[in-house]
Order: sequence, then structure tokens, then C-alpha cells
Amino acid sequence: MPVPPAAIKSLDLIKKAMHPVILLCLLASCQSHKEKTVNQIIDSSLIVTSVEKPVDSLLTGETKALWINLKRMQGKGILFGHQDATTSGVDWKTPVIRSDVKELTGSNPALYGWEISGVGNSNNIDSIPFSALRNRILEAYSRSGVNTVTWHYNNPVTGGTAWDTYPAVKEILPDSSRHEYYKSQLREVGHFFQSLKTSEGISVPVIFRPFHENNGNWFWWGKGHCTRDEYIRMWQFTVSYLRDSLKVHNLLYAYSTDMFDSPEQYLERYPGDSWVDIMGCENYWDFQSGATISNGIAQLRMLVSISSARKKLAALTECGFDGIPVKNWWTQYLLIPIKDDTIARNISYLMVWRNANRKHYYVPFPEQKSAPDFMLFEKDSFTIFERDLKNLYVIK
Ligand code: BMA
Repeated sequence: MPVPPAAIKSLDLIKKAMHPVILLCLLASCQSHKEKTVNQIIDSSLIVTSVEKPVDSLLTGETKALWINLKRMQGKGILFGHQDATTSGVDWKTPVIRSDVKELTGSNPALYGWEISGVGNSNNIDSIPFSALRNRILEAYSRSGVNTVTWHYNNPVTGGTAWDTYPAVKEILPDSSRHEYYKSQLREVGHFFQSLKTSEGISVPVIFRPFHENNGNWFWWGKGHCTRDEYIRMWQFTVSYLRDSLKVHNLLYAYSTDMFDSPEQYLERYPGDSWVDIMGCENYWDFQSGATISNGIAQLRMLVSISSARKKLAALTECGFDGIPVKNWWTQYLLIPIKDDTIARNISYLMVWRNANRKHYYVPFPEQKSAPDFMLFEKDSFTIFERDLKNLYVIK
């Protein structure tokens, strides 16, 4: 099995620090227990290092400023995010430009989620043209909004969707059958991120969250369809190819699981402190019923503890209630439980999913039953919408 880049780096450091004889013995034993050694090295990356450094030491100034400003804001408020906020709503779709959040509250969200499945083609998985996506991202940036991108990447072996769980991860790793194809896809991804340039030539910062919900079994990169080692190697290759080979320097990397029970479970597939900027989790379920909110809060508490020990940011990277059937859901099920918890309130942002149409939506429209409560949610001093944002792209 090829040694992942992190392991190579660690071996280099060990080589530099060690007496040559000890080193020879170590390398000899490495040959016979290569598999075990690789795992041990990956395990050691799970030890808290407390180094306050983004994944990419060559980050653009604006991206680094975003990272620093989000850190400074921890505990002071939570950015509210909406997937596809200005590309699709309950009654409209690009090329129209509206925002269901703004139409109700008078303000855009502070954070925008976007989807790049299909990158390289004209349209993404949800029929949004990439040209429009690019413009909406640039516009969000010009209003000091934060952009985050997910990738429901089609199965690279079968060509099926992200939900086609044929075990493809091992096939895209270095020296495997679909590796060159995977690199060609990453070039499309990198090209898209590099194309996000303002007229002044500034690269728009993006929080990239690939291979999300990795402890669920519904995506081909999920649990049950790849080993922990394969997942970590895929993650590390992806980051290092974008950053080191393609020289994409406007990305913060967010790692996310779905719901989890313990820090160990959360960290099971964690790629290591040098490979992650934001530690996220997604949780739709626990915030939908009074009986389970405390589970959701317990997970956010664990997330904040794990991430702050590592000097990372934490976020509820996806949540929401499809169709929002509960009148006071925004304040009573989401805002107050998080805000009132001294630890959970340190997450940087939360994001609800997209408004596709009147059968699949996460933000209310004027006559929807939770609309008044969503307006109260926006007015609360702890939620951050566009109108509450300072410039996140300069360091003061
Ligand atoms: C899912 C649904 C799908 C969509 C996909 C990617 O949760 O909203 O309709 O295609 O996300 O955006």
C-alpha cells in the first residue's frame, strides 16, 4: 500500500532527528510492518498538537483573515447560513436572483452554501449553471458574506451519483485504477476555485467541505464503503493535490461527520490536525424534537471541546427541518438551546439546507407557519446575518 504524504513527512522528520543506527533498525522494521507503521503514524496525527496554523501556509491574505476573524468571533455570535441562498428558492430558480432569507428578514444570510457536483460540465447537480454559481459567490464575497462549498461527487468508478455506494475510494488512491481520472476531476475542482476572482484579482476565500457525513453509509465515501485508512488517504491526497500541485490557496478545509456518540467516534476518520481547519458535524435529526435536542447539544459540546483543544473552528455544517412543520422551531429548538449552552455556543456557524421548491425547503416563505419565528431568530443579537457582518476579509 502506498504511504500517504503525511506519513512521508513524519518519516522525514524522524529521519532528521534520529541516530543513523536506530534509524536503520526502524526503517528495516518499517518494511516488514509497513501497514502497521502507516497506521501508527496516522494515529499519532490524532494527538492534539495545539498548533494554531491553517492547513495551507500559503493562504491568500483574505482567506487567512477570514480564518482569524472567525476565530476572534467565537462565542460572540453564530453566522447563519443557507445552502443555495441566491440561486434557488421555493418559487424561483436561477437565472432569477432572489433570496428567500432576505425577502423575509430584510437581510441576506451571513454564509452561503454551494454545490459543485458536476464541475467541468455547464450545470451542477441541481441544474444551476456554474457561471451563475461563480457570480453568486463573487457577489456574496463583495457583501462580506462567507462562501462554503460541498461536493456530492458522482461515484468515480461507476459514474453513478454520490449515493451509489460502490466502494470507489480505494480505486482513486495513488497507483489505483481510477487515480488519473480522479486527478483530472480535481483539476476541474481546482480550476473552479481559481476562477473565483474579483475584478481586482482577489481570489474569493471558500470553506471547502468535501466527503461530508463520512460516518453515515449513504455516500460512496461513507462508513462501510471504505476503510478508515482509505478515507484518510483520500482526504490527504485531495488536500495536497489542490494545495501543493494545483496551487489553490483560497481554501479552508472543513471536515464533517453526521451525528456521533463520542469523541472517539467523531475522530475515527479524522485526517489529522495538519489537514483540517474547521471541524464540523451535521445534525438534522436531534434538533427536530424536544426529546432529542439535548443529544444535539451534547454533540456540539463535544465538537467544541475537541476542536478548541486543537485550535480549530467548529461548526454545525448542516442542520434544518425540511418543510419546517413546527411554528417556533427557529428560536425554541435551535437558537435558545445553542445560545444558552456555554460550550455549544462557541460554534462559528450553522447552515440549513436549500429551498428547492414548496415540497423541499428549509427557510420559510412569508405565509409559512414558522415565518414569524424565523424573523425573531434573525433579530436575536446572537445570530449573525449579512447586516450584522463586519468585513471578515481584513485583519484589524
Ligand atoms: C440533497 C437534496 C437533493 C440535492 C442534493 C445536492 O440533500 O437537496 O435534491 O440534489 O442535496 O444539492
